[in-house]
Amino acid sequence: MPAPVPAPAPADVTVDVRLTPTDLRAALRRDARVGLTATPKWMPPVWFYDDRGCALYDQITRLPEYYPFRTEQLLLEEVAEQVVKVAGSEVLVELGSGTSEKTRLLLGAMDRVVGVRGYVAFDVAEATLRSAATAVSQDFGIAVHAIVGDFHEHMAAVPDGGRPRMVAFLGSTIGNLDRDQRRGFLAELQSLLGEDDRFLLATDLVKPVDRLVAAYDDAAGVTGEFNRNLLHVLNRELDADFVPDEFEHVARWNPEGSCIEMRLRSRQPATVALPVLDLAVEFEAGEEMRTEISTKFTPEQVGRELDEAGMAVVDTWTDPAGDYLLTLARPVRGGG
Ligand code: SAH
Ligand code: AVI
Repeated sequence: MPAPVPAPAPADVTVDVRLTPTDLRAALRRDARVGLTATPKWMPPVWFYDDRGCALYDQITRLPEYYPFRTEQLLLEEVAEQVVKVAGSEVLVELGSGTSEKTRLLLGAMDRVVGVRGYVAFDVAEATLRSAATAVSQDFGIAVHAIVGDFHEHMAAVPDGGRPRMVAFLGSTIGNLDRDQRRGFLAELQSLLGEDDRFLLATDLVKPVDRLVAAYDDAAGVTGEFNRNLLHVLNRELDADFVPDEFEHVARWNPEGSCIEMRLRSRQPATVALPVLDLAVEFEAGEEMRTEISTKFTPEQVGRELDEAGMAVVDTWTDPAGDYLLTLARPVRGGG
């Protein structure tokens, strides 16, 4: 997302910008034209994450209802050393790294067990990425390579450091990809892994619907603000005239897709102008636009999707309640 002029990176931080603010604006125009003229309307979740969206996600992670972040953090506190021992990696690569908060548990464990040689952080949110990279470099005394990019398009920018790498995809962010996107993402990732590289995948597991819905429709309304942030981004970047408060936050379980769907429902009939696209978009009263899916997995499904992509499960770890799963996988040559 467009960021204020960034402060120069410290010596041990390199920043590789594969997605400039101009590229991002072009991609947003493309997505808005496709998604807002489709029936039903939809937008990809990547557009939540401008600076305000990142800050709202950070607030979500502290909400009592939002168990995934806390559960993953507690699980990593428990098993990070085991994960690192089994993986034997010296470099950590993280996709969708955000503030790199839980990453610190993996880096600390690597430091103790094998010695950490470097950290590659990859995210679309430039300002958040830059400040996380600087903080990690200073706190761990390691070189950090930050890549501003879209993991659907720029994964090949991840450097091959010549040492065994562990590519981590935390937060159950893979759940925000639909089945086809997951297929493409996992296949591309597999093709980038060397024989000694490992993939650490975090996934949220299926559980009773009331808990799932509460996690995405919190009492304080933070998730609603996060959802409506998309409209603020469209207003700012495309000069659109959405009235965000006229759109109600909806979080609903979709049993066929095994996912929570977040939607924005127009309270009234509305015509929204997007002059940059020379487009006017009509909403009927009660019309919903899908803004995110958050897939909930079974361990078998995770294993199947990895297998289809040419990866074999090396080990798995779950929390005592069985809410969350960490899977370590290795590439199987000739697979995928
Ligand atoms: N890994 C962190 C953050 C998860 S929030 C955690 O576990 O808490 C999802 C992160 O993925 C955000 O930082 C967002 O900016 C990033 N993200 C979302 N879509 C992306 C994309 N297409 N390419 C790169 N980063 C993306
Ligand atoms: C980043 N991602 C895994 C979060 C999730 O749970 O799907 C984003 C989020 N959406 C609403 N609350 C949190």
